[in-house]
Amino acid sequence: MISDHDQETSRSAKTKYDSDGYAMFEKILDAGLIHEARKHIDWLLEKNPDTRPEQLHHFLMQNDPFWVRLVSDDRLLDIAEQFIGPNIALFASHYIAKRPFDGQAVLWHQDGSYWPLEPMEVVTLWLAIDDTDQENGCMRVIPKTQTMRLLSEDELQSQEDGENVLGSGIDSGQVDESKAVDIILKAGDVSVHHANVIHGSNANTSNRWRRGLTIRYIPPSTRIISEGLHPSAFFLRGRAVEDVNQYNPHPKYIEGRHMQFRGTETWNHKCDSWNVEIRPFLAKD
Ligand SMILES: O=C(O)CCC(=O)C(=O)O
Repeated sequence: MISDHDQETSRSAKTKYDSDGYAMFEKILDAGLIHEARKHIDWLLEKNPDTRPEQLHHFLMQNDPFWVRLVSDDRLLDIAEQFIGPNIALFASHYIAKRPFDGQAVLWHQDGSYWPLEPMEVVTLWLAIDDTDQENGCMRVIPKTQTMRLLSEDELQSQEDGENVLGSGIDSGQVDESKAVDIILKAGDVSVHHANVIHGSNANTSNRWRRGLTIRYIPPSTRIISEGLHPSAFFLRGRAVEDVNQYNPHPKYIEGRHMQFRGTETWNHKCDSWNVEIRPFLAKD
C-alpha cells in the first residue's frame, strides 16, 4: 500500500514534471542492485570490447535477463505508472557510462526527434548508477521546453566527430543555456523527463565514473514503428493492446551464458508464467 507520504511525494513530482518537463525521485533502488548494475556494465564491456561505455544500447538487451529484470523492477514501474498509466511496455534502454576523464558529452537534444513512436506517448526514467554532479557530467535540462514542438532529425546539426554520444544536436544558438539546471543525483536515485524537453550533458572531467541507465517506457497503445521485431520491445505490466506491437519474451537466465545476479531462480519462474500470460502479444517465430 502506498503511504500518505509517498502519495504526496508522487503528486509533487508529477506537478514538477507537468510544469518543468522533469522531476527527481530519491533513494529508489537499493545499493545491492546498483552494485549489480555496475557489474553488468563491466560484463557488457568485456563482451563488447569495441563498444564505448556510452554506447551500450538496447540492441544488446534482447537476450539479457539481468537487463530485463532491472527495467522490470516494481520500484521503477511504480514511478513510470504515475506518468503513463498502469499498462507499461519498454521501448528502449541505454547505459550511458562515462569513464573518468574520458566520458563524452551528450549535445542538447529532444529525445522524441530520434524516436519511431506513434503517438509520442513515452516517459524516460534515468537511473543513477553513480553519484552524478557537474564534474562527472550529470544530465542538464532546460526547464519548461517540453512545450516546444519536436524538431525533426534533419533540423538538428550533425556533429559526427566521434567525440559526442549522439552525433548530432540542436544548434546551440537555439538553446538558452543560462536556464540550464544540473540534475544532481545519488546512486539509486531516478530522474524522469519528457520526450520534448531539451537536455544534454557535459563530458566527464573528473576522476570518477558517471554511469546512468536511460529507460524509455511507453503505454502499449504507443506503436513502435519497426521493420520486424524491435529488439527492446518488452511488455512489463498490466494489459497489452491487440494489433499494436509485438514483444520479445522475457529471457531466462542460463548459467555460463548470462551475467549471474541475485534471484535468478525466482526470475526464471516469473519469466515462465509471464511469457505464457502474454503469449498472444509475443512475436511469432
Ligand atoms: O546520460 C546522459 O548524459 C544524457 C541522457 C539523455 O540524453 C537521455 O536520457 O535522453
